[in-house]
Parts: sequence; structure tokens; C-alpha cells
Amino acid sequence: MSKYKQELLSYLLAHQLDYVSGQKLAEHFNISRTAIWKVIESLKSQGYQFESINNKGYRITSLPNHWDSDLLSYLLQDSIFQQQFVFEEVTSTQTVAHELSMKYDEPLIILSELQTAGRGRFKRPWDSKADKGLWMSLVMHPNISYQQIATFNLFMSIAIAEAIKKVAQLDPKIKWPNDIYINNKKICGFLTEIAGDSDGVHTIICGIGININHTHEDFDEKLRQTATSLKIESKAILNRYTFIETLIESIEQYYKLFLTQPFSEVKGVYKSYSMIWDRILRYTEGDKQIYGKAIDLKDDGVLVVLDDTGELHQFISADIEV
Ligand code: BTX
Repeated sequence: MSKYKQELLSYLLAHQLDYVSGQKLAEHFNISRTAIWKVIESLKSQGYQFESINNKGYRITSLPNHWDSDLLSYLLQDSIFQQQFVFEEVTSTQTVAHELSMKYDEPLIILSELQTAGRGRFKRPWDSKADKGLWMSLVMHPNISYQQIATFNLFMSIAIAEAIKKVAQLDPKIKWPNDIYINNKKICGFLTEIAGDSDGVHTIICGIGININHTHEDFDEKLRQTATSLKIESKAILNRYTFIETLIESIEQYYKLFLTQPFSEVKGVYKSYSMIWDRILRYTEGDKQIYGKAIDLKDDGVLVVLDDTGELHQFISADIEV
């Protein structure tokens, strides 16, 4: 792709409401109109759509659905994630993120169209079809204690739920500790891995999987019973760039809060999204299994569950059957 692609794309996106003539672009970039035309043709082949009117010029009318690192870097230019890595296929963005986190000190985004070995917690497989979802790992370098990391997932859950609500006008629910559901089906799972030393946690690698444009048929028979997507729920195809822009903004907002505020500050918001509150559910952690009702979420992230004999149980992470 032409070396002018990123600059021309940024210019056209910044003037998305106006038509920009080939002549004006040629003068602005000091290249020929033929060179401009070639870049535009190549953008079209990548899935960008243009409206072009004689004497007026070009206007971008639609963004591609495929991940394009130039477009991402334009949309995320004000974000803390200035380094983005986009792949067609990886085993798992988590694995790539671990490797890259050793080389870079700044926050990173790793995205892939397809994961061949996407993973959930306890090495459970995460279904990651090409072009359908958002399979992403974020690398952040905080300077926090091991104790503080316990509430990270709580802040991230709110960030993801709020982005889904804002973009798709749906009613997402948080399933503690690391899932988002809509209408009792899982739309998102995320997992947090950390690296640290005797001073505390220096790296967080948060892997987020969100089903965006899946139809029922895109899930295998078993997942069809338990999984859903933004498209299935909102009955509309969502542009993944619109979603990622809002998601990253929301994550940054809650990441800042996580670094500066105790969980108690957002506990009310968290509880308003929670789907496990005051319901008798099955909790499994290792060998332990109980039926009970979640009655409190402490400031250190511990979930307190009351079982039917009146005994209290504390969980730091558990599988909950809803
Ligand atoms: P989890 O262990 O809570 O959820 C895994 C379980 O969710 C699976 O056992 C299966 O039942 C179900 N499942 C698998 N795929 C899907 C799907 N696409 N939609 C809904 N349900 C599904 C949750 O783990 C954490 C998942 C994180 C995935 C991201 S994707 C980017 C990053 N890279 C990577 O390898 N993992 C993370």
C-alpha cells in the first residue's frame, strides 16, 4: 500500500462530512491526481466505500469490516494505546501479548481476525471465528500491589458492559467474575493475566472476546444454547470500528478509576449491571460446590455467598451456573 495511505485516510476521515476534490488532495500531499486516485482505488479494495461527485470530489461513506491498522491508529490517536498490532491469524492474542509485553513499555493492543487456539479461563477453548468478533488483548503497565489487582476485573466488567449498552442500546449484564451476558446468553468473556516482581504487579494482560456479528449458525450446536452476539441481540450488523472506539474509551475511563479509586466508588454501578444478585445459583471453585445467594461484594473483590443452611462462603473466583 502506498506510503500516503495512512495520511490520506486520516485526511479524508477528518473531512468525512465534506467532499474533497482530487485536485485539493493532490496539492495537499504534493503528489499527482493519478497517485491520489490509486490510493483511493486501493482503499476501495480494502472495503472502504466512497461517494464521489464530479467537480466536488470524494467522501468516505462507509468503513471496512476487516481490521486495518491505519484506520485503528486514526481512531485511537488520542488513546493511551498508541501501539497496535493487527494480525490475520494467531493462536491466541494472549500468547502474542505476553511476548510483545517483554519488548514494549507502553500500553499495547493486539487484535486478530481469527484465533486458532483462543483460550478462556483454566485453558478452556474460546471460539474465535474470523471476521465475526473482537478478539483482543490489552497490555498495560501499572504500578500496583498484588492486593490491588483483585478488583481489576470488576472495573473492566463495567467498562465493557457500558460500551455494549452505548453502542448497541442493549441491556448487558455482568456475570461475576469475568463474563457479560445478554438475555441470559454469553456475549463476552475476558481474562486477566499478570506479571510482577517483589515490588508488585508491573504488567496486566487482559484478553477480551466479544461476539459481534455472529449469526446463530456461526456457533456450533453446543454454544448455540449458551452464546449470543450483538448482531443476534440487536438484529443489526455493527461496524467493529464503531464498537472498538467506544470500548477503548470506556476501558480507559475505568482503568483510570481502577488506578485511583477504591472499588466502593463504582460498586453501585457494578451492582446495577450484575445478574447474580439475590438469586440462588450454583457456585463451583476447585472441589468446592455450593448453592447460594450472592449478598455482598467486598471492596477487595471477594464475593460473599450465603448458602441455604445460613453459612457464609467467600469466593475470589468461581464458576457460576446461571
Ligand atoms: P471462560 O473460561 O469463562 O469461558 C470459556 C467458556 O465459554 C467455554 O468453555 C465455552 O463454554 C464458552 N465459550 C467459548 N467460546 C465462546 C464464545 N465465542 N462465546 C460465548 N461463549 C463461549 C472467558 O473464559 C474468557 C475468554 C477470553 C477470550 C479472549 S479472546 C482474546 C484473548 N485471547 C485469548 O486467547 N483469549 C482472550
